[in-house]
Amino acid sequence: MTLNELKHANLKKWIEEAVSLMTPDSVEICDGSQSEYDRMLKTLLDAGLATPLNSEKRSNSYLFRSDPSDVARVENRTYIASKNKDDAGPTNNWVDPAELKKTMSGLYKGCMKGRVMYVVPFSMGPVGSVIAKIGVEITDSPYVVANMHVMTRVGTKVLSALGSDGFFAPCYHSVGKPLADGEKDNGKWPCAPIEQKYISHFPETREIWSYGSGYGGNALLGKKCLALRIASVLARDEGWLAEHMLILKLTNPKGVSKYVAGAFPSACGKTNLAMLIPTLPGWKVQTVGDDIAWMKFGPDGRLYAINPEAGFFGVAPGTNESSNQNAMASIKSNTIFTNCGLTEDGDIWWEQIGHGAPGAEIIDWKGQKKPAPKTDKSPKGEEIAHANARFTAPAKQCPVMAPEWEDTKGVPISAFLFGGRRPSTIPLVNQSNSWAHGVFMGSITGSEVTAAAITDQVGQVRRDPFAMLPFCGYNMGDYFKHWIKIGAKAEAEGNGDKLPKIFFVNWFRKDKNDKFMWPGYGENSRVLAWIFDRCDNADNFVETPIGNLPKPGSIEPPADVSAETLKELCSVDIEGWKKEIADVRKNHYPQFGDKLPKELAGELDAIEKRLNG
Ligand code: OXD
Ligand code: MN
Repeated sequence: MTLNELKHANLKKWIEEAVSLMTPDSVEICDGSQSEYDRMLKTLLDAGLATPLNSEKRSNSYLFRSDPSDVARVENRTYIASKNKDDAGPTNNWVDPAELKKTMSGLYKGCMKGRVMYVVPFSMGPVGSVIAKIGVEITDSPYVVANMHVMTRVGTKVLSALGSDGFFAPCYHSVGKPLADGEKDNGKWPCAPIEQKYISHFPETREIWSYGSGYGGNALLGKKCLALRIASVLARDEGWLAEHMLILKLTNPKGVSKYVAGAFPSACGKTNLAMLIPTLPGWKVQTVGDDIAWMKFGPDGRLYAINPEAGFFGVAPGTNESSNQNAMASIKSNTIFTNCGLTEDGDIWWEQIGHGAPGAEIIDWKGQKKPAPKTDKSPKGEEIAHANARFTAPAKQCPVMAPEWEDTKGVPISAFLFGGRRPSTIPLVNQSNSWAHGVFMGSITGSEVTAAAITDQVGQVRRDPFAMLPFCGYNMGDYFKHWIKIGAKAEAEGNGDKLPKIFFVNWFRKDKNDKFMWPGYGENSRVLAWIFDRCDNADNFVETPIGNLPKPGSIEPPADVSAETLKELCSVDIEGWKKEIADVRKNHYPQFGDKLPKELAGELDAIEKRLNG
């Protein structure tokens, strides 16, 4: 399709404006076809950016190495440019939108010289779902186009759904590396220096402007930028939820299924939980999504969720046959790998993949030859794969995708989980005693800082409310209020009992010897089973000052966990909780000022009173 054939006048005008600003050599409107995907990879091969993998090991799969300055989301270059600073709130970087547009227009001027401008119409969510939203990304990166093909639904079918006047979120993206006459990328990942990278969101106009990075969430604008930051604003305005949550389907031995959504900060094993293989006999977990959930009330008063994505953009290191067999099966073919090691036999490799690398040498993520590791560990600082190396794989390749993962009406959610890495204090599982108490739990979610991170903060909890800290497109205090309102709306409509039950889980408790007390992974099915029964109001709990904990005997311990340890995991650490409450009161809640909902201040007081009572 050509620009002139576009039926949507505003879309056409917006593209024309971009063309005159960015001056690409040519414009292509993406149709989403397999041949288009293949053409992108061919272009990337010709540019020396893609390495084809051994097709007997990973068919139709490629490895990319990004620039060392462009390996992860850049939170300090990510902006929420709302008209008022207060609307971005205390947890976001804010710049005046007019000023930011002026700066970025300067950068965008002529930025696509020597390149093709690709126009990528994409749908977040199954095309035609009432929960889905359409975006159009303009990009000069064929790597982004190929990744968008996997992560979203791209192409002509989206333009048809958009019609002549449908809503789309306009997304600009450029790697920020125009080419001089005759210049080629020649194997060098194109991007701009860090101080020129901008990942900007304009909540009032639903626009996304990204410049200077070609990597992950900075560049695949459907994911964090649209499906979380802009969608959280849409959700606030339209009365729904856009959350950083996995969605899983849990089936008990009687064949009854429930759907669970869970928010965990990055690096807590969300993808592993979404694809878990239960150790508990007769139970089954299937995947609906591993990162993002969009939820709306259905006509029956229940909250229905879709996974707005179509693929997995998973962290590679640590993924192996025992941590996540289903992810390993998902990446056997048609997968894009970025910043992994390359073995002598043409396959990828990363730390904790479960085995050493074959042959004598391996090429690391920077393209350097190194001795092939004999085990799956590397000395610190000498890692073969970057810690944020990724795979981009189609969700349909996951052997445990729930058949309804593309159901346009979504799946009804029975439970929300919140969790982080908490070596102390937080029990294995704890059910909130009300919606407001559950929102309180979400608001204090976080992970303890370990010695591996910032030394002067060791032992402190870095709060990541609802795991949305880097992803909330507006004032976090207003976001808490929105969650309170969602509960109040259901109550007012007589549907309070249909709201998902809320749980706080913690797979990461450690004992005095710094050893994990709970094995995690497949054994987490024991906790999921308890949660499942709680949703049916089973008599499997005891009331405590912090919430409902498992009744002794209601969770059968895994073979390597003693009854004593399980008891400790499921009890209230009164002194620890008093410190937790004091920390929230002193270091966390004050930042929200008068935006903090009174309900949450009330929950804090109430728990403190119960702990002292
Ligand atoms: C992600 C993240 O990449 O949460 O999904 O950081
Ligand atoms: Mn995520």
